[in-house]
This record gives sequence, structure tokens and C-alpha cells, in this order.
Amino acid sequence: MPSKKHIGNSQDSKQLSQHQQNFDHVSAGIKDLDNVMHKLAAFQIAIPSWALGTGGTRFGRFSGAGEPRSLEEKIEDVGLLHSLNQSSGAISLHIPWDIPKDYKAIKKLASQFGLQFDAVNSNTFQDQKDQKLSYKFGSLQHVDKAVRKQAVNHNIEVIKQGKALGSKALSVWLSDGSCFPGQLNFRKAFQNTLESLQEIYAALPADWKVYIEYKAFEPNFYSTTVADWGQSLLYANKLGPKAYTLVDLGHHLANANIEQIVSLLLMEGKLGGFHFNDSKYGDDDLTTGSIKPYQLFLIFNELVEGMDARGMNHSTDLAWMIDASHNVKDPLEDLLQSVEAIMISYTQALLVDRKKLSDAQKNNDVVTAQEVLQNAFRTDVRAIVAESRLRSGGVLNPLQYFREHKIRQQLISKRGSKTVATGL
Ligand SMILES: [Mn+2]
Repeated sequence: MPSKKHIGNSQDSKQLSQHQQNFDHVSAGIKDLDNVMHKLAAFQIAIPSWALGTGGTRFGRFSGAGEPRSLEEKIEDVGLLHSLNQSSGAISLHIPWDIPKDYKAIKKLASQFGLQFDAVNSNTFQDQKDQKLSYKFGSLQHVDKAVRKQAVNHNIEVIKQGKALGSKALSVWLSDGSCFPGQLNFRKAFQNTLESLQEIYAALPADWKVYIEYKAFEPNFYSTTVADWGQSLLYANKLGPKAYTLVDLGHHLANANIEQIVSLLLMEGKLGGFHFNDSKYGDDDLTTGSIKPYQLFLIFNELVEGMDARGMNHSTDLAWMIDASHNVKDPLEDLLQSVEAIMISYTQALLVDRKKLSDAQKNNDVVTAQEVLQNAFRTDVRAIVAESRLRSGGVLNPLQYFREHKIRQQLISKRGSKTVATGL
């Protein structure tokens, strides 16, 4: 594990001076540089506990080596990422994959790495060993009240565990839906789900939020009971002020205008948070920014504009998390790439000339509006992100550091080459 002193001594001086030149160059044109640097330092992206092992598809899973074997090792992995980039200061646990045995010890370990506990995630999309009733035909929507009750109780149990860790939110993603026409009465499925969510909502502590995540399809392929932002918003509005919609970038139908969705949810005060990833065709959970970086920028552009319009704190008023599946890359390298892509898009969004854009919109000057956005998007802000990282105690180039210091090899020699992290 790299210590701060170790990191400080290992930066390549030639690379550092090149970086300084790049930073001076790009920052020269920024009016409120201090404000940008301040916001970047504060911005933290949670890492989910299930992203630290190699993911898989329903066809197979090709495990990597040196994967974390326990919750403690998962926290160590996130701590490692955070020590390198200073932007991954939170972990999001999935229950029951990561139930702490000793809450005090787990909390202490996390705080040693400077990590907070982000939202806790329930799981009623799989049957667990020793589970009495099956979720094969849904959980919160199920036609049998006993199944619904079991799923509600699980969520209440997850809240209890989150409370013990200092978490402040519950994320609910349901795979509930149907695979064939006629299988489900849509209205009854919605009503059952709403009633179940109301029971969960009633168990939320006063200072907690619940995030209702939506997904267009999969594992159900005909209908999904929380399929899109409209349905999620219906639930959130009916539940009350502690309920919010959660946007997962990969959970839309192809070519959906996610930036517009984000803008309207913010306007309604109902955007709770984000799951970052990228996709080409469907929910293929690719590295954030690897396929559609312009879309990611446009989303951040709406986020910054909308949060500022409501006087929101960028770093704390929404929940930011990566939710991807690392099938062919080293998960830690992949996560470093994702965090970098998010920080780059956020920085570019901070650089948008808001006054000029607003004037262009008022004058129907479409050309200038496009120029303003693309001017920010085409600015190479990597040196700004790196400078922020350096000032916070991170490294100039986290990926390069990870490889040069053979961190995966160290983890393999400690954990073994045939380890499989719990999760997907
Ligand atoms: Mn998600």
C-alpha cells in the first residue's frame, strides 16, 4: 500500500515539470481557477464493493488474480485507489454480499483509509442460500404478499446494517418485471411495489434518503416495473421527500437523452444520485467515458448548471458512484480510468462559459451555443485534474503508478492467484 511519503518520493521529476508546464498553460485562461480547484478537491466518487473483482456475463466469468477475499480486503482496495487519486473516498456496500461481522472494526478500517460509507444496496434480484421464498417472479411486486414481506424485511435489515456503518442512504434496484405479455397486471405490479416501498420508506431514519433506481430491461425482457425515470419519479413522488430517483447511465434505451432527464429531475428536486458507466448497445457496463465521452460531458454540464441553479453542493448533495462490470480489465485499473473520466468531464463542465451560453440561448444563436459547449469539451483538462490530485496528496498518474509499482503483483502474492471476490 503506498504511503503518502512513499508517493511523494516516487514522482518522476521530469514528468512533474512537464505537468507544471501543461497546468500553467491550461489554467492561464481560467478566470476562477481557485474555485475550480476547490470543487475538484471536494468531489468524491464512491466505489461499489462489487466492482473490485472481475465481473462476468451470464455466459461466463474469467476471474482475475489477487481479487479481494473479504470485505476488509475490498476496503483496502478502495483505500488504495483513494490514496492514488484522492477522489475515491467512499465505498458502497452490497448486502448480503458484504455483511460486516464486526461493525466497529470495519468502520475503523475504512476511516484509516479516509473512506466514508456511501449508500447501502439491497438485493432482491437473486435468491440467497437459506432463503424461504423465491424471487423468481419478482420481489416487491410479487403476487404473493408473503414474498413481498420477505423482500421488505430484507430492505429494512439493510437499513439497519447501513445505520451501524454510518451510511445515510438505501439504494433499491429491482429486477421485478415480466418476460412475456400477459404475465403481469401492470397496475397491480405497480401498486404492490409502491406498497412495499412505502413499508421500507417508513423504516428509514429521519436523516436518510432512499434512491429508486430504474432500468429499461434485463433480467426481464418484456416489462420492468421500474423501467424508466418517469416510473421511478412516480414512486419517489408518492413516497415522499426522502425518496429520490437514481440515474444509472447504462439503464436507458439506446440514444435516450440522459442529460435532459438529469436536468428535469434536478428541476423537480428529485435527482438523488448517479451510477456511472458507459455502453454501446445495452447495459454492458463499460468503463465510464470509454464510448461516449461527449455524452458524459453534456450530462455534467446539466448537473453543474442545475445544481448551481438550486444552490446545491456539488460534492455532497448528490450521490456519485461507479457501477460497472470489469470483465476484461484489471478492476482497479478500470476504476482508475473511470474516476479519471468522471473528473475530466466534471472539470470541463465547470469551465463552460455560462453567461455566454445563456445569452446564446436567449438569442436563438444555435451556433454560439454549440461553440461554447464544445470549447469546454475540447479543452484538455487532464493537467487540472492531475494538479488537484497532487495538491490533495495523490500521484501525478495513478495508472502508471499502479503498473510501475507492480501493485497487482503485490496483491497476488498476498492473496493468491485463485481468488474470487463475492459479487456478480
Ligand atoms: Mn446501477
